[in-house]
Amino acid sequence: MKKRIPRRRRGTAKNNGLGTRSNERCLADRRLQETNAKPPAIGTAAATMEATSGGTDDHTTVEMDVTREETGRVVFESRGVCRIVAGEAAGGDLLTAELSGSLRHHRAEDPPVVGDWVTFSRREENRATILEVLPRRTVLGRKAAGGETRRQVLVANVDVVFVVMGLDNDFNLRRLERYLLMVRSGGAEPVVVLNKLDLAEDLAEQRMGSQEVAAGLAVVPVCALDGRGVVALESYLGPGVTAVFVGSSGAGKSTLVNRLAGREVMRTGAVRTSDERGRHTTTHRELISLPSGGLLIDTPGLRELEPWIEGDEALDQAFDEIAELSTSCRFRDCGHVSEPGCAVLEAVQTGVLDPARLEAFRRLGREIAAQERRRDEATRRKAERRQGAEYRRIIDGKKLNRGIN
Ligand SMILES: Nc1nc2c(ncn2[C@@H]2O[C@H](COP(=O)(O)OP(=O)(O)OP(=O)(O)O)[C@@H](O)[C@H]2O)c(=O)[nH]1
Ligand SMILES: [Mg+2]
Ligand SMILES: [Zn+2]
Repeated sequence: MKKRIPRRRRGTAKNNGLGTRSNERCLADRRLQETNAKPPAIGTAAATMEATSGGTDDHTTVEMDVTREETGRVVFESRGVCRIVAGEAAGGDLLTAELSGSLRHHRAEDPPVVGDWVTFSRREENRATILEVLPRRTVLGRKAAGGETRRQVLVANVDVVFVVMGLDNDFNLRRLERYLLMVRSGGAEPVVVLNKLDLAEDLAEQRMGSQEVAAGLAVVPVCALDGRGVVALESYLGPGVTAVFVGSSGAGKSTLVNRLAGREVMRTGAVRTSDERGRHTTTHRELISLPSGGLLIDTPGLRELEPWIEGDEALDQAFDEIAELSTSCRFRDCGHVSEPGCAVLEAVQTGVLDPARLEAFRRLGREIAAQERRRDEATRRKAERRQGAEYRRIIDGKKLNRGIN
């Protein structure tokens, strides 16, 4: 069948409630909870196509258009394999999806991730082709691992990010700082989760340190093993809220997910006794729907974490006490290194500000600046390559014309 079939545009997707952001959340999440609902008649759709393929043009177009383009959400992604939950009103079935050729080409460096809303078309039963990734409301991204100068989005459209840190050997305020910076620059709300209460050596001190770094964010101590404090996390997970767990391997993300889900949905793994580090038990990202109506994404512990930040806003937010102090510095562009009248240095001297905080602020500031320079450089090289190709085309064109004349 070679007839051209009009594609349903995104406008149609809007009509089914996914176009607006506020609607997006409740509808989509309600749909995800419908995973147990009766799957739509995929077989019927295929049968319809077949039955009408020999019919009139109009008939074919109308019948096929109904099943042409649907909306869904990516709930699983591992090494290029995606699973989506169909978001059409009658749907909710789980489909294994691959990218359309054009998407694979255009979004090679920014493929769909868990939490993404996508449009797709069905192929055979339980299989789909993703056609388009809808605009993301929030992202969680880091600088791609290795030497590349680009952002790698880890998950999309999350409302809350639980940054999990163990109160055992995992406890590290400088790492927490980086995580919070990464979350803040993506638009979601970070919540600090201090896990392994049972192993805390100095809870009061660790809590205070975290609160300083969290600069106004919630800090929730919990014990995933016995469930202490976990109810405080539940309060963030109302119907329609998507939350994600991040943190180092072995911090207890999957154990927390299992506790909140009330059953074992994720495998967990003991930390190594030698250095108390995790074994990278979770290797994929997966979205799990909770009985409460909330949605949780478990993620693998990240080995390399260089936050991806655009603009300085996230840095100022993450270090808001420094941003606040610097409004009293004598110079507006004070670097807080040795300038006279520097309110930040004065705060360090009088013991109001932890020197480690200032050091972290400076280090991250330098990293961001270096990242921006590399990004500008990459953009410049890309533009040069494009221009070079353009010149070659013009020169080749001239040669060709000369040949013809
Ligand atoms: N003592 C104690 N152990 C815990 C607690 N929470 C989790 N654990 C243990 O820590 C180990 C690692 O837990 P996981 O949930 O697999 O850690 P993860 O963060 O998912 O790790 P990755 O999947 O590797 O990123 C397991 O042996 C858990 O039983 C806790 O509150 N207290
Ligand atoms: Mg895990
Ligand atoms: Zn200053």
